[in-house]
Amino acid sequence: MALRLHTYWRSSAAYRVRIVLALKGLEYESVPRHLLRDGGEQRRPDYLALNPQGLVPALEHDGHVLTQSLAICEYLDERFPEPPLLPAGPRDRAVVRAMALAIACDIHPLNNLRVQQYLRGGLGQDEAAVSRWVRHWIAEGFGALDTLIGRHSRDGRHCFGEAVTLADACLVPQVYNARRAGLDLAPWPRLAAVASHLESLPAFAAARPEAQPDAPPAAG
Ligand SMILES: N[C@@H](CCC(=O)N[C@@H](CS)C(=O)NCC(=O)O)C(=O)O
Repeated sequence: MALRLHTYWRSSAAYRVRIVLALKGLEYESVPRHLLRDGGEQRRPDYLALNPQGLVPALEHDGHVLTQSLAICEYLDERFPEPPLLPAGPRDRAVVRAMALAIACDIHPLNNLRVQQYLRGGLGQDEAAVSRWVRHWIAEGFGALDTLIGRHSRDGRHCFGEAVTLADACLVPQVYNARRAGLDLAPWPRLAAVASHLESLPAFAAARPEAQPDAPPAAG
């Protein structure tokens, strides 16, 4: 039943899975894949054999390889149901999934490393333009999420209801990316309050980039 996570300390998609593994109290082996070294270890043939998309994370479990962070998180939830990542009713589950997907499908992919690399190298954009691009798409998504949190959070400390869900496991890594991009969260106070509460929880602290074995010493 060994779990091996192919990860990179700063990968926000891997960060989602690390949060879920920690929430469920699951031990796992971290296999770091440095996304920048030597043109990116995620593009090496040995890794492409695991994940032909050349993206982290990938999770190995019982001899099977799983890819796509949200598919991995839902798999873990089905195999290890406690504590649940999704609420009980179909409508509530759809709302939580919609919040998670707003991040995983509509914010994160626009700002991913390979997209930024293409903006710089392929399209000749300078650093200032790339930063504007990154901040623009996060701000666009966070505006809607802040409204959704206002609608669905019951305690102002979770994206939905009053327990941690899949949406929370997506929000905190995206907030990490937003801070890296120099975005101030002040325009989205409900989202900022939820992130600040979640970051204080042990599972979220254990999963944070600086706590990972491949984080450079200065990062802690
Ligand atoms: N939708 C994928 C996204 C995975 C992804 O984009 N991972 C990034 C790190 S956060 C990556 O591996 N980037 C490498 C690259 O862009 O070359 C998921 O949720 O797993």
